[in-house]
Amino acid sequence: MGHSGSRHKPEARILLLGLDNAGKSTLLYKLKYDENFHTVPTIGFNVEMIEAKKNRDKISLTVWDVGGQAKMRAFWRNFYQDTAGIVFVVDSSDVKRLDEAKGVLEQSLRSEHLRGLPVVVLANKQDIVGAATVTEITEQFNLRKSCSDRDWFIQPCSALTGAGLVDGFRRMAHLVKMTPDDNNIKETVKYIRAKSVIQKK
Ligand code: G3D
Repeated sequence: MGHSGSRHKPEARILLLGLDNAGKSTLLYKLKYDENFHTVPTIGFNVEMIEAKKNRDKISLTVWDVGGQAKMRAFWRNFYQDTAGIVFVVDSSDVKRLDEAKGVLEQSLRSEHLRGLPVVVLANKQDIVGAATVTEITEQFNLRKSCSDRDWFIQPCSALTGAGLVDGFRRMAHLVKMTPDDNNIKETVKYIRAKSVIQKK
């Protein structure tokens, strides 16, 4: 994925969802330092901006992990409203929690703001022996049915090694529909700061 100069590229906001311990923070950290991605630093937010190609154009994907932040909950709706795609991270090695993860994904997909948006399921922790395969997760999550009204893809990956991450986000770049780029990351950060919802870490 790309290199510097992301300022004026169209931006698509990607919501990073998944149970606790699925690997969301590790993944964001990996995006930040993986040589395959160019990211733009942000302060105090669980968000990374990466460059990707959509057809022949360069676009920016801002990947937001809003999951764990209690102070953000009142603002989830705002995030949902402006979201272009969902990346749902699954701990494939935690077979006991797959049903719980399935429930959280289905609940998110029921949100009217996320209706019809593309989903990339990241079957994370594939480096762990005994992890559920994409075929097993596809079946257990019944993805063909729960995502029948949208584009979806399931990508095996390891946030620890980085394997599969580039492919997963390329796929997302391919699936997102771009909206006008007036609602960019800076405006959102400014808005949240103005509302004093988030304090710097
Ligand atoms: P979360 O942000 O979704 O809650 P984290 O999850 O990113 O904090 O990850 C939870 C734990 O899983 C961490 O271990 C992290 O290192 C591990 N992890 C994340 N992705 C992978 C992966 O692809 N493979 C392996 N083997 N481990 C992974 P700790 O021990 O720090 O709690």
